[in-house]
Amino acid sequence: MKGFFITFEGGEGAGKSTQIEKTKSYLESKGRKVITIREPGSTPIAEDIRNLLKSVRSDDRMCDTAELLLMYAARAQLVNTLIKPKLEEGFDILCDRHDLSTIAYQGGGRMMNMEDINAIRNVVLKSFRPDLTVLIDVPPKVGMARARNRGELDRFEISNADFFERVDKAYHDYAKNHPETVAVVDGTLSVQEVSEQIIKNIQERLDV
Ligand code: T5A
Repeated sequence: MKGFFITFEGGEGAGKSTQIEKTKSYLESKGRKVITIREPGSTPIAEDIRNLLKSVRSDDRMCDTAELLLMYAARAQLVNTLIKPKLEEGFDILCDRHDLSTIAYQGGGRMMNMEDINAIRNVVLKSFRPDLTVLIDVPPKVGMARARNRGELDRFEISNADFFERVDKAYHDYAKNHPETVAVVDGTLSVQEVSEQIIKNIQERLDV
């Protein structure tokens, strides 16, 4: 039996990592085999690309096109060498960010041309899509305050407030247009309450 591919999305500090662990526990309690991963990253090559993408460096400025292509290079490596084979083996995969992050951050935040993004997306993913995307909805200010509390900020987190407002809007626009595959949960509630909303959506939408 093929596993479920569930992705977790949201702005900085939305609580994705926290909720992935809780969702994993729930699915395992139902006897399912679960793998948790993150994007960009989760294979040795993709983790190298992640380091390139996240590091703030003074000797060179990454241009938006390089950023977009590196995101998709990491995604191609992860989808082809890990996600697809493990789904076929029957594992459920919980992924911290996936393609919707590119639509939100590079499309919304960086204001890159969506036709160009879709063209690359088509080369890398073709029709491959998550079974369910959980969008953890947290106002950018709340999420950034949580991220700042954790200490040093990466190359994305140092972006200005307008950038994160555009990311947030792109997430909401996408969710509004794809209600059948995107479940929006209120990330300002307690960790336990957010988890309950996510599990309810999984129960209603997937055969778990
Ligand atoms: N990116 C990524 C793109 O631009 N394009 C792409 O295509 C992709 C895939 C990845 C960066 O790359 C960009 C987006 C990102 O900027 P990352 O380190 O993976 O970088 O960044 P995030 O995914 O944002 O990870 P974070 O760790 O910042 O956020 P999480 O995982 O959403 O949040 P989490 O669970 O670590 O929680 C953050 C803090 O909040 C607390 C936690 O205890 C923690 O301290 N918290 C709560 N507090 C109160 N109430 C709750 N309900 C809480 N839930 C968690």
